[in-house]
Amino acid sequence: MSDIVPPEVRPKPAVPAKPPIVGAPSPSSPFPPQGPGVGAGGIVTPPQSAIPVPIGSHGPSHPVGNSVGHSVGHNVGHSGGHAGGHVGGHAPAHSAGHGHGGSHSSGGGSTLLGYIGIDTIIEQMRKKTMKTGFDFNIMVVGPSGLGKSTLVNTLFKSQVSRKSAGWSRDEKIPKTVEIKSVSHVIEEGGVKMKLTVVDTPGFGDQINNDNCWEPISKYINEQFEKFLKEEVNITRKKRIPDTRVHCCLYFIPPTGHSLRQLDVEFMKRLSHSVNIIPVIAKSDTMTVEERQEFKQRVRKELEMNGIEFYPQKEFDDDIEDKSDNDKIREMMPFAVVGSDKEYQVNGKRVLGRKTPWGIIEVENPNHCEFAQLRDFLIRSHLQDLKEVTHNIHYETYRAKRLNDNGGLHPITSNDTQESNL
Ligand SMILES: Nc1nc2c(ncn2[C@@H]2O[C@H](COP(=O)(O)OP(=O)(O)OP(=O)(O)O)[C@@H](O)[C@H]2O)c(=O)[nH]1
Ligand SMILES: [Mg+2]
Repeated sequence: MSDIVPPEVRPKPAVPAKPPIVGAPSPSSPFPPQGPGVGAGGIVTPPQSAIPVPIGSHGPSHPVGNSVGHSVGHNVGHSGGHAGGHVGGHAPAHSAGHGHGGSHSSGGGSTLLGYIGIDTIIEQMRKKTMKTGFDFNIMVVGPSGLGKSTLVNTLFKSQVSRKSAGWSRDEKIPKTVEIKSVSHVIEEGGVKMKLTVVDTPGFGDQINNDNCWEPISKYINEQFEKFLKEEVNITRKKRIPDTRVHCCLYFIPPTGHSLRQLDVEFMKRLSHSVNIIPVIAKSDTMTVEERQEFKQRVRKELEMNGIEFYPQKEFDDDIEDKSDNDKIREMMPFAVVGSDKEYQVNGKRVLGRKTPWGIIEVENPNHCEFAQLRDFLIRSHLQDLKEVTHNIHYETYRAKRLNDNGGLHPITSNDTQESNL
């Protein structure tokens, strides 16, 4: 069952799409579009069985939303392409549908050999992802009462945390008093995502807030440790369940003033072990000007304090990546509004907050930046969040842990295994 809005009612992604990771032809490719087997040296007809099959009706062909999909995806059946393209299946999705993807390379270098079918790897990966699904784990952190639990529910429009906990729809979200993770399998376009939301109690309302980051930090490290233990087992699971936190939404109070020392301290400490995404909470409490000013100030303070939030500049892969991520960094922190209540606006059901002066629609980009945040998290950077977690944060933990060698045997560098990125 899908708790995510069907694609046809989705707004266009509001953030620039991240470039495809695996050799998908770029919109600005110098190669003209070619049919399968038309190489530079003449017509090379591939064996029928080797021609990449366009994605079927559920093929996740535009993983990062319409902006990329439309520019490169014209040969693909659009009706099918849209269906599953938004969640997961990032790279595979994209190029799999392009019959001409491989002919670029055969035109460039393998005229003599004819079509080999290297590009079918994308389709093979897509099929595997469809079968196995993937894990995605989000944590919400921040001072008490800022709408963390509400935003999580808004984000997936699925009442994820409540449904699984057996809460009724109209029940008020209770104060979170302990770290609680709730998992839910969401399926869309044939792709299964096991979403785990880790809700954390608010902090900062104690008289002494020293070390209030410790329980969070401990939780994050425990998940790394679990993964590491599975990895160093003599008989390892083919696919290790991934409970590592892929991103941590840090809620900044909408004070309009500066960041508080507590916020700075918290983000500074956590940014070395998790992808921090700062958001301005309850942004409906600010005017448009206040919001813009506050965003600017927060960005400046984050920089001044050396807080590395996601997407971290140092991990931009190339110039294209940098330029896309720069645009996102300039928009951050997203000023969000959360709600899990639906209202009728212009004949449509929308998630919103009812106030005496009207309904704040959480998915309307003119009202707040929730849509940008969701597009960024799910439609354009989900795979990257997982990769940075695995390659940077987990790797740092793993190296340190094995250096300290607390009873674990070191893993050699060629000790590889299937990763569930
Ligand atoms: N104005 C406004 N109120 C909100 C927003 N999001 C949530 N709220 C309200 O704020 C209150 C607290 O929301 P929660 O989601 O429980 O906040 P929390 O951060 O999880 O709180 P703790 O678990 O105590 O840390 C509720 O009354 C929500 O309806 C928002 O975007 N704007
Ligand atoms: Mg809560």
